[in-house]
Amino acid sequence: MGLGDFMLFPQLNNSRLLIKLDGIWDFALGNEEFDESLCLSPIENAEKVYVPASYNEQKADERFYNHYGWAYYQTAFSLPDISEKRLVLRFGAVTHACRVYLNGKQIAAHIGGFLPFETKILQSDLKAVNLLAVAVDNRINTSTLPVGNDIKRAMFGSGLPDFESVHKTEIKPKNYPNFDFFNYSGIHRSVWFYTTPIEHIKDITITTDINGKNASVSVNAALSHGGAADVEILDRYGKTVATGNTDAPLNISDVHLWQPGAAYLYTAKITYKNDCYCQKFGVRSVEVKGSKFLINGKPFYFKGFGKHEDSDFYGRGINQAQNVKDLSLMKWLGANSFRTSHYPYSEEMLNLCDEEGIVVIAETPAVGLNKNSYGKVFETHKKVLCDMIDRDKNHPSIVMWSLANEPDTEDENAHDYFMPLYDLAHERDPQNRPVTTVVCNNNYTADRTAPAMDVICANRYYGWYIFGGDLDAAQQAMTAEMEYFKQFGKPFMITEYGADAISGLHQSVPTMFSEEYQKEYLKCINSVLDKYDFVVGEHVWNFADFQTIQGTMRADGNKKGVFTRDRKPKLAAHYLRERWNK
Ligand code: BDP
Repeated sequence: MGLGDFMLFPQLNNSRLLIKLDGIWDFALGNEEFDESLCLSPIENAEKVYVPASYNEQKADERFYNHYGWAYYQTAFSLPDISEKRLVLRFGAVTHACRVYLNGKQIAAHIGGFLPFETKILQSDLKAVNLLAVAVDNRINTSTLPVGNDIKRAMFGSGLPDFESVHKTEIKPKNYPNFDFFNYSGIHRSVWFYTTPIEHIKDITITTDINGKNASVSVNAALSHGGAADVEILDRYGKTVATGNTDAPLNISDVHLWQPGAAYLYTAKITYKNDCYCQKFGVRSVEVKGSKFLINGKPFYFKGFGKHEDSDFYGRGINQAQNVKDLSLMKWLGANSFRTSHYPYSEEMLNLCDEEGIVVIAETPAVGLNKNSYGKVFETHKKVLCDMIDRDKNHPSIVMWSLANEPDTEDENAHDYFMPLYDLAHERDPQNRPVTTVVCNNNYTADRTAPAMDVICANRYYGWYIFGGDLDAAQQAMTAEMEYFKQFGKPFMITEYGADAISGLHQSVPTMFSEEYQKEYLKCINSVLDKYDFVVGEHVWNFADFQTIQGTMRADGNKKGVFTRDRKPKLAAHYLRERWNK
């Protein structure tokens, strides 16, 4: 169910109305059995939670934090008379699977926690006062993306003791993420109603070609009733710089390029009968040439981070004030980019990156893939890759697609699994951006997938998980790995390297978990990377401390942030600031 492929970001303008349903909703935790009755009529003794946000951290209640299975949301609403319009209900993201009911009737279902879905609402479905119910399932397993473990074992545990018979212990069913971030759940991004005229613009695809000082701009639109739409291109100040229609490319003379750190956005105003949509876009080129990554024909060096959508109380729920702050902190550091590890981020964040000139590597939610899941998730992986590219194709900030994070690419099936996805991403993307898979294999010489990508992207933890506390060994191992990857003649980027540092823990001799060690660790790895011309970037893991599953390796989450979870700089931040501002 749902509308399918077309997914313009909701917009309020003189032909479209926009109504947000964000706020306090009624809520109840369920269990593993889906209980439809909690979608049909008001929940008795409902709890109150805020939408959009994860439900896990909104209450001082262990049941919310560790919930496993279904949870139920409800809100009541009334709408003004819009009977002449086409009405659509849109969810930015519900994690991970959901069913949506309106006035006791199921109207949508969706699987996948990080991309939008929408459904058309009929006037006959509406009453004076309406009940909207959303049932959300947070279970993950070897067939889902991201991947969960089916077996009852803690993330970093070694053997599996026989709990039932030896230890006389029955373990409650739980989510065991095969990934290192908290399995936050709920309605994570905004819920909207929007209207369009019946004859409307369904989708817009913009591609640009730079010819010297000018650019040719093709605006393609999917239109509900065929024909062509008028196009007007406005500069940053709203001045018209080109007019035409969707049948032929338009020309911008003396074009302003979208540059990293110096964004310039144009607006394509598309008018189709009584409908109108303003799509922002940037003019820039992206290309891999030899061992260089070129933006607008110039070598680009990625300085930045792997991040998470993660904050106090909101969990993985959209937090736009924090997004603004994060990009500001990145600029303060002299960083220019980040990866949406390990799932597609909100459209609001990508819009902000477009405006702020921050470069983005966009990643699918394929994290935790191992040989147990290859056979099971391929179709889901294809779908989520296409959906992500369809949603995000027009963002100038996005310069590369990442198919997955740290799949088991030593496995002999990995190459055959990933190459069709690599081809698919290239075919699907109207801008044909470079494509990568982010790898981390101890036996990297067995990996045939990474070298087959446009950019070799590797995560490396020498000096932490391997040779922990021994930066001398780390330096040698990193050098050996770089010598190996040099032979492919492709750009190489370190997409993760990092060390946990407990904020406030200081040592005169840098030892693990101290702020000093984190800084020395980064310096050490950088000293190796700096020797190689084919290195096109360094993304430190992580921008900020973030929440994970509990375990012996995690003291209140992952502390590899160069900022704390509340965005206070550690020593390493000052080091990077000096390095990146040079
Ligand atoms: C990497 C993963 C990342 C983890 C990180 C770590 O890609 O998600 O958070 O390790 O352990 O392997 O800190």
